[in-house]
Amino acid sequence: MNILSDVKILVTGSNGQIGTVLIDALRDRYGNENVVASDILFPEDQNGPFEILDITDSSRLQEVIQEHKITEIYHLAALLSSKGEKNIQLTWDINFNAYFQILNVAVANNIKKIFFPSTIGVFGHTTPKKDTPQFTSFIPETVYGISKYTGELWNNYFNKRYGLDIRSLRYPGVISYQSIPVGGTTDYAVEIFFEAVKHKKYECYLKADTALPMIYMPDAVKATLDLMSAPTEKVSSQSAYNLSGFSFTPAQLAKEIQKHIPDFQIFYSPDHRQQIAESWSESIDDSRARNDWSWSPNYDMAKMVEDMLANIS
Ligand code: AKB
Repeated sequence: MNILSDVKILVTGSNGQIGTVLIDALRDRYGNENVVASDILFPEDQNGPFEILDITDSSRLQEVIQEHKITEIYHLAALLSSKGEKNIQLTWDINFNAYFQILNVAVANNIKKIFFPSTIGVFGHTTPKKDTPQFTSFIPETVYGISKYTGELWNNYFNKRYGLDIRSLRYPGVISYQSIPVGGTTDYAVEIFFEAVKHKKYECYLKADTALPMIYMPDAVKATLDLMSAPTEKVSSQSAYNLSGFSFTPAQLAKEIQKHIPDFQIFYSPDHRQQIAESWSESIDDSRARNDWSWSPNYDMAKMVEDMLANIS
């Protein structure tokens, strides 16, 4: 596809759960040649430019930005909540130190806009659990949450000090069929579908009544593209926006799957991820995103389950 565009995008961590889908959406919008994917390994297939990029290597980052005349960065590379606890130094280096370098390289190279994925992991036990507001108490319990909340604070700083246009969403658990996420606490909400279709049973690592906010991938991509293309005057938060599609517990999700696969069974065997999940919100108030740039999800839980099963089957 050959679309005339002034925008040249670099996506870091493009092989991950969100990257694999977002890359296609960005290429549809801006043209294949205008979206440079990057990660530490070559992906199986790719219909546009791809660069090997370890985001802790800032000189390589600078090289890629200059070579492709990059104007916007979508910085998706990160270690998630559960995996992050296994190596806190590496998680801090990837999730925060590398991001800080990106911000500095962005200023030095006149980058116009940055997308930074934040997370519900920035919330902690002191945060109100239900309808968590945009501005609230932030004492995250994981290195993932600490690194992402620090990123949010720096977003605000770089915007005020250097005028860098940074846009960010606090993603809830993202559900998709294109790939299985690795290292998160909300991963069960994807794994369950593959196990339901293949084996008609699933052993869940969270307790039956653990409610968490979630979103279906098409809505997560829509929110990302809408926020990134919103006129500046509509963006009142340069640190991060609350975002949500719906909330459910493992038991509620299993019940919805049973409407399609009646003999599906779920078992519960909570592990260390239970503690992480309990420190997060059960539901999110995303009214600021709704008011500022007209955010509204297309999928509720029932519609998401139907679509997931249709695609996986
Ligand atoms: C995780 O579970 O770590 C992520 C997240 C909610 O940010 N999916």
